[in-house]
Amino acid sequence: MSENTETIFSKIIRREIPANIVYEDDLALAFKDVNPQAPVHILVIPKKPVAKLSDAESGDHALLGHLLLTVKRVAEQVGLENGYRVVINNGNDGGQTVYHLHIHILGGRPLAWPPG
Ligand code: DGP
Repeated sequence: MSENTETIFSKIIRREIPANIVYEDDLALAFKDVNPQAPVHILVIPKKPVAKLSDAESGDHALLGHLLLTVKRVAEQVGLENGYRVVINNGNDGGQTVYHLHIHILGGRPLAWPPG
């Protein structure tokens, strides 16, 4: 997918396609991943369409902090008290497939390390 086109996540933000949304505020949205890799698999995204982490700028400082605090909040909300993994796939070699920055929250089972 081109990095400059609108993604499916913009449509989820605008409620043009359905998603199982678990949290929303002015800056961020969190919803269940459609292809879960663990019993709990949630994506936290900025409403601002930053394509990928490496495109973030110094002006996104507060937004990035907000996204991580949103991860913490959502993880507590869904009961991941035993821990969880936080993943950002960045670009082609990082395995990114949707070019709208997103943070994966994975949990609900022990997760192996290192990843593939
Ligand atoms: P990544 O490989 O980091 O770009 O992960 C993209 C994730 O987005 C992948 O785990 C599947 C998920 N995903 C893709 N399309 C949709 C969708 O339409 N709805 C939801 N809920 N998740 C999606």
